[in-house]
Amino acid sequence: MYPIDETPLASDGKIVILAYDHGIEHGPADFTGMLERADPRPVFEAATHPAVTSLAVQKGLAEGYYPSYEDDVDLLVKLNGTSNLWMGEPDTAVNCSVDYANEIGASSVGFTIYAGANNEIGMAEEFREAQESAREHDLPVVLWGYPRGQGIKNASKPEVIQYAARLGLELGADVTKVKYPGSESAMADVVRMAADSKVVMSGGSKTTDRAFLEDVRATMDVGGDGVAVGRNVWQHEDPSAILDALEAIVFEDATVDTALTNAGLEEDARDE
Ligand code: FBP
Repeated sequence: MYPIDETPLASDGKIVILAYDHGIEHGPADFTGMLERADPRPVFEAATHPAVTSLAVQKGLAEGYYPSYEDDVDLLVKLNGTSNLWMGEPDTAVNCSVDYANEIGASSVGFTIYAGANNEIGMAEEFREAQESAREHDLPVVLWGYPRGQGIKNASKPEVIQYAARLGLELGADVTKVKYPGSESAMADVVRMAADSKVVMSGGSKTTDRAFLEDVRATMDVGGDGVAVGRNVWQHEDPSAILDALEAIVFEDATVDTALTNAGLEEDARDE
């Protein structure tokens, strides 16, 4: 396990990854009604907020935009990803090598494995290569732990999410990003399964500020290490305000009410 507390991926041992790989994973649908956010610049700009420990993007965005932000943003390059146009069993293509991620400025790398899919074995073998190469470069590894596919009846089941966290630990990920399993006690079990590796909560689709922050609060309360969030930040009308609130919860142990109030996120805005 890599000592990630000594890397920029964590601050004070806590992690806030801003994920912006949706253009490949979900396509234009995620920009509906907010085409201005298809321009990566405002999202790179949002990642300069002090709450954000890393910005996770694919190779093309890293190549094209990171050079203008390298002094203010810490880069996580996502090594694999597949479009939503793919209609087969969940699978994902390796789009970038660790060597190249390192060359373009990454200080950590991310990798998805769809455990339970027909090609789990192939993805796990690709992960081995990436994980060992990351070790050679001293780059922490974040696993997008998303069981899905033929072997998985219910990807949201707490036991399935616990399994994802355990896979991360045993395959050599330093951080595993998991879906919130629906309750604080289920998240506590996920954290236990990860042992000394870190667990971050995946943000999920855009919801109310309160609902999102309550899940983050619960994750932190049971020993989780932070969040890897995309849409609940970059689809937000005020990304900076929701990042203020996240900063308060993850780094300052604030309650959801305090975080919302201090971030100026009023009740009617919360319930949008
Ligand atoms: P969100 O917080 O918007 O869910 O982003 C996190 C993330 O893992 C992204 O990195 C990725 O593009 C997306 O979710 C994948 O979501 P899914 O596989 O559930 O469609």
